[in-house]
Amino acid sequence: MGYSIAEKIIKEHIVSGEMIKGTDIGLKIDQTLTQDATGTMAYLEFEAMGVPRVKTERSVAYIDHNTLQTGFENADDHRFIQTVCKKHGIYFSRPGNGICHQVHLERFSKPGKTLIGSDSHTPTGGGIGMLSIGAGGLDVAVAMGGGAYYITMPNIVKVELLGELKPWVSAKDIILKVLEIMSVKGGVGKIIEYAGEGVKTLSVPQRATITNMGAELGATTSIFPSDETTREFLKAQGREEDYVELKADDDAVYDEHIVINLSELEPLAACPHSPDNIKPIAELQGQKIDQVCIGSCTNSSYADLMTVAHILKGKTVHPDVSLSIAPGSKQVLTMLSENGALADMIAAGARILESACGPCIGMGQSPNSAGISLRTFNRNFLGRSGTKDGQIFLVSPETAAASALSGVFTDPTTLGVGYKVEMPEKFLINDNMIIEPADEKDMDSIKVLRGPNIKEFPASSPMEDKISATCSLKVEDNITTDHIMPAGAKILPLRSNIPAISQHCFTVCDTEFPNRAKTLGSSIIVGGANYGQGSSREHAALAPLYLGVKAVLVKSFARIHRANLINAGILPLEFLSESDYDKISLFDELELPNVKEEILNGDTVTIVNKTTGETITAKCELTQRQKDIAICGGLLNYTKINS
Ligand code: MIC
Ligand code: SF4
Repeated sequence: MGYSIAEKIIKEHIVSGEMIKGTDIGLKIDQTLTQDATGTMAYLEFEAMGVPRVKTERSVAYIDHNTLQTGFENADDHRFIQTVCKKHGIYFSRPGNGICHQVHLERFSKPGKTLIGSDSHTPTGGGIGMLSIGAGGLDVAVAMGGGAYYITMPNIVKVELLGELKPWVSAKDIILKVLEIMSVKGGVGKIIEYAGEGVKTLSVPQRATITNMGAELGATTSIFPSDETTREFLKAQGREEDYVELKADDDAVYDEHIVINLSELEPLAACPHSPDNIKPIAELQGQKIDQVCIGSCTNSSYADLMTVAHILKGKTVHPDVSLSIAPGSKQVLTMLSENGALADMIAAGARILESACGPCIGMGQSPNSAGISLRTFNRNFLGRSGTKDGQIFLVSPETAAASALSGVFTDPTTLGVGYKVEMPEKFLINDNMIIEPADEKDMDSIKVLRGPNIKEFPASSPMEDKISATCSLKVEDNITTDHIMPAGAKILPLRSNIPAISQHCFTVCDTEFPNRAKTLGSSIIVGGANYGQGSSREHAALAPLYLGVKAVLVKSFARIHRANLINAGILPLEFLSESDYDKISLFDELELPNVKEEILNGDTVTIVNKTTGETITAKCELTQRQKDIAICGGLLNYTKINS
């Protein structure tokens, strides 16, 4: 039996377990990346592990999220990360150099290698044939220290692309189609592998748009073959030597097979408030809009922005629309400025933002009251834009630019003759914003600079024999990490201060939660299906930990968040029978009388609802390693004990 691309990379990197679907495997990690909003925690954790130098082939820290410096906090955090990097062997991408995933694709990604990143959109690297997975900061810290990264051996889904996109239809429309087919839960426990004749028609950045937003499927990752197009891209980035060919064996076996005919696709939008709420633009055509934002790690490549500039050239943004554009990297921005495309955007009235995440994470550009905002981003969760009533639609750069001019939803296929950007033979390469780490012999002389906002992460204690806790919150299905630990300009600067940020935990759903949980002392959160979808932020586990949450009991979990809970020492419990969800209410007194023994010896936990007198059973399916982590009270304690 042959292997798929993902299986080939896994086979080369497996250091524990066997490639049996559904079982735990440990992978050797070649590269890591962090961004600043998760990075401070990851580096505090790395320091706590006491490993002097990173043991990966390449580790890079990016500053791209917290770039709106309204106080000392973000700038202090940047300095902390910069000095940690210098000391411990990590490359540092300075603010202004661009969004982590875009820059990593351009400058460091390698087909056939493994990458984990403390950001859920790390699968962007799948566009170049790299096995790239989003993880919590602590997992990244462990990988930097040379430890393996553990995942459940996923099922492999083959998405076969046939034909070729019609003019003005975009890679974004392909992934929106996949989201329509599979939903935001459809990728959990799976790797999405692209194949078929249509692959050849897509450039590396287009492929990266698709693998990037595969995060919204809940997938472990997504991956494309590495072929002649990949070689050309690497050559144009001055890195042809990093090329290796990667393709699936003809007799590879897949768990699912989806076929998409590219020539039949039309421009699509993900409507509020979920990336899988898909409608054709033609159906929305003519509706008035208020704002357009172009950028983010999904759609801010050179080709994307050249297309936008072409559409805007010689025209003016509609008077009722605010258009902002954030090019994905310094490389993209410099090339646009040198070839005149930037001038075309500015002349049309675009508000040019720095190369960073910006509005995608609510760092500015929040829409007006109940404003309709078209964004080329990947997430439109409630409140993420910075306003609760903003109506966010996720669209392609083509749809975004056409609509910015007309002031209404506009199907770009109505623009007439198509436009195809030629990929440059040579990208403009200037790595002067990437700081190399100091030599190992000099590391002792480097002082790590810490600002007053940097607080220790919360301590967790080893598991007790029994847990007595009150239900401090009950929430519904599809709770995102943006509900659990909101981002945005006000809250993000507190990412290195768990006591302070925990005051915002779940406030999107219930403003009383932080104080209530603190007062209760020891509590349990109850939730629905796909709990914790979205971001990799481990703050969505660390803040509840700080507030005294001992377990989270839900219908089902999203992958990264479940791993983060285990790493933090919080028990992830799932209802054995979904109807048991109705048997617990807010403030019910719960007892897990035998929890430690049950975890050690099996995969269910008994929960007695002392308020109603009922007893229910919850699943807690942990591997032996996860059980050991849970008993120690989290991965950091476990790593200290075992190293
Ligand atoms: C996001 O897109 O939600 C983020 C912000 O990039 C997060 C990371 C974070 O919360 O810092 C992610 O995707 O993991
Ligand atoms: Fe940044 Fe948005 Fe990409 Fe997250 S999704 S890394 S916030 S650009």
